[in-house]
Amino acid sequence: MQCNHCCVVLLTLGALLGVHGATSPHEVDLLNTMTMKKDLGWRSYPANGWEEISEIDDHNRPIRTFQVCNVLAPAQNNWLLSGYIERGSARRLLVELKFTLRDCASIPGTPGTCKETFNLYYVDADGPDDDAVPLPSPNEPRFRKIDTVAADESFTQVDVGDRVLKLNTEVRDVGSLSHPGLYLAFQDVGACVALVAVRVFYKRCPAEARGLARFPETPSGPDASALVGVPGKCAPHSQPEGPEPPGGPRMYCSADGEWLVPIGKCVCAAGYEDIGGECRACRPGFFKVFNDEATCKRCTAHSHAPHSASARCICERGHYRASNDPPDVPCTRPPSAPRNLLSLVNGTSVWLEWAPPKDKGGRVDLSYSISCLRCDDMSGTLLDVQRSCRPCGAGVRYWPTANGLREAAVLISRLTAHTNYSFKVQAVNGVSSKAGLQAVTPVNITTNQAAPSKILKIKRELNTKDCIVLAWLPPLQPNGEILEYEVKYMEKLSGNESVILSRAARVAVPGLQPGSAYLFQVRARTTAGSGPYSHQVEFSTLSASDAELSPVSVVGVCIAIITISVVLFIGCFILSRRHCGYSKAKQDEEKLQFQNGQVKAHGMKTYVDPHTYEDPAQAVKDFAKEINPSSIKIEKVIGAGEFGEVCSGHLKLSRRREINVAIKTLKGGSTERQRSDFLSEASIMAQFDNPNIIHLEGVVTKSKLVMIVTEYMENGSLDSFLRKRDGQFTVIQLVGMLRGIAAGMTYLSEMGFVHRDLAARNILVSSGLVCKVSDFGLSRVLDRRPEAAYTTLV
Ligand code: ACK
Repeated sequence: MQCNHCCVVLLTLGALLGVHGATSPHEVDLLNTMTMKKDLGWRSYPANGWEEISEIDDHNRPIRTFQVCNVLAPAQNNWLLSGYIERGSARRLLVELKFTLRDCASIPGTPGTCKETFNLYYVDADGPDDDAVPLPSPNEPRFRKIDTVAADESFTQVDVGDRVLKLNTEVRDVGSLSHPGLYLAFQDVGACVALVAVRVFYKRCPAEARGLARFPETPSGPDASALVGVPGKCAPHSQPEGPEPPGGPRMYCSADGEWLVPIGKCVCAAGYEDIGGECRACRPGFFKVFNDEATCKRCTAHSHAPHSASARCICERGHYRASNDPPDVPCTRPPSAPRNLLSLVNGTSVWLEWAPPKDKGGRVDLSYSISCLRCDDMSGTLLDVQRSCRPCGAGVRYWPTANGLREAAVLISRLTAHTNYSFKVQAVNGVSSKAGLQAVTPVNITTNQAAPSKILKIKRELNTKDCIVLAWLPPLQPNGEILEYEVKYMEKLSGNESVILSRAARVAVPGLQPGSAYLFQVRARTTAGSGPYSHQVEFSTLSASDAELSPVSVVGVCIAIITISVVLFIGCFILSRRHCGYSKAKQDEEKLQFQNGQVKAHGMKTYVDPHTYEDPAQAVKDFAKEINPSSIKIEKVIGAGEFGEVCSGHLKLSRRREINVAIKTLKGGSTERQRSDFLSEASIMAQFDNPNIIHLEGVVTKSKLVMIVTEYMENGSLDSFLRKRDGQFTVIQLVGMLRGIAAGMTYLSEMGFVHRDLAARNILVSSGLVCKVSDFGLSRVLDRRPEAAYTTLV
């Protein structure tokens, strides 16, 4: 039965609803029967099944309707086959159907064969070749069923005359498409249906710009749950930010055509800045280093950018960036030379101190480097001096360090005594290595005498039940000829202490208790004094029973060493006795004794009080050197002493060597007592040999003018020196001076000597700021009585 009233109704519906393809930006139509102007070319099987009724509406728009309504005939199998639909890049298509469907109950007299559904199929195709499509049949495997479509509750109600018609809209999706195109097929099995509009479309995420990242239009994924990951492309002169994600910015396109989950972004490249979503070149004079910086910055100090799009600014002449400087910091220069370099020589050490350079070069990483040259000749031309210099070598120690010094001071030690050195202090910063010539501040110094350094290694060569043979290496810094070694040893149990002297770096210690432990310490002595004691080492004698087993040769070697040492020492001792002429009392006090052929002395070498001499003139003869007055040249009077004037002058030591000296004179008409008291200071001074005690050169007693000649101290007495230069010393220099005085006093106390008049006026200061104790006119031998007391004058 053809349902003619249906046709009227459907036309009316089309006109009323105006269902023309107004799609969203997220949808792309591949087919829309409401907008296609040309003939659709759809085919019906059999010919009396689906029929097309096309009209043009009031707005000249086509309304194409396909209808079938063979509800009264049984076994209906009517097919409507669409034209070829090109899929393009879409993997999933949506089919939107707008249709009306009469319910069977509304058709009077319809048999039970009346249906209220129709079926939707599709056929994959590789191109628009209608002949390649098989005849529609549910048994044909190429016809793949999409769904059975029924009218649902959500239809639109339209009043048509005396009846209400319902317009259904149903959407079905066809996913995971792989062929280039497809055909749609509608199967009617006995319903009264009118297809008002068929639209085939796919969802897409429209092209989008997120910041500087551009995302292309992207069809949604192959199924309703798929997300399509899309890499973004960075705008010109921009690049992906950071290392993540590896492919740069990324977004996901959902099945609904919405962009989701943005990851990463693009940033303007170095030399470009982001202005309104575009990367524009930095102007000349401006730069942008990093990709993540927003805007170009003006060039930093001492740099310029002559071109646009500069990633960094070029340093001006004479200015640099250190290799680890970031490119956006100002350019800097090397520092100027250190200022006010001061040196303070103390024995074989020198303390250098300076003020920081005036110009630090605009940096904060200032440090200092010290270079050391040892020079033979400091008197000739600069070239002569330079020629005579050579690097100091590895033995010299720098505290805290020679390079990379942060403080403006360094202590240089382990220099050789009586040697010229030239030091250069260079201020260094991070760009010093980039600039050629460096500004340095030089200083020349001459070390003075110093005691030998510590003995480091002592070993036991042999031991018997009553003798231990020790040997050691000479000190690393002898600082002069070693006169003797002093071996101090103590029986561990009793604490009894003794001292043995030895000329060689080996000694046999006899007369020990069998099976006993002894602690040994050794120190060296030169004319500059004794060095520090070594660390204590412990060795034991053999027990009586062990000794019986020990070879005779051990004893033999012991005796041999003792014999050699004794021969050497006796020689010295006799010489020194001849020279010294000790008083009997003093000899007793020294308790020098020969034991088993060894010279053994208890305690330190002590000072001999000239007042204990029956004839004090003999003491002067014994201790002080007589100088020929013709070798002395008096230049000027520098002060007044207790017994006469004090002058400065020169002393000729040899044909080539002349030194500055101070000369104390005894005024004419002095009594014999005054003469003796005047010269007693020389007898005392002559016994001392220490860098912090004023050194006696000698005396003139055989001429009319009696003189005491000492080393010359350029800066005079400490009290006047401090007053003159008040506030000009650093704490370090003052501490250095104090240390010298303390060292001198320690030496005197070790000699068993009390000065009794230690005061700043009795300390003399050298040109190198070395302080030396002087004025021994009032000095006395240490009274060993415990109740002894001394008063000093201020
Ligand atoms: O303070 P001054 O310049 O240093 O004045 C006194 C003055 O002589 C009387 O003692 C100076 N004087 C003493 N001994 C020496 C010396 N060895 N070298 C330089 N000046 C000395 C002292």
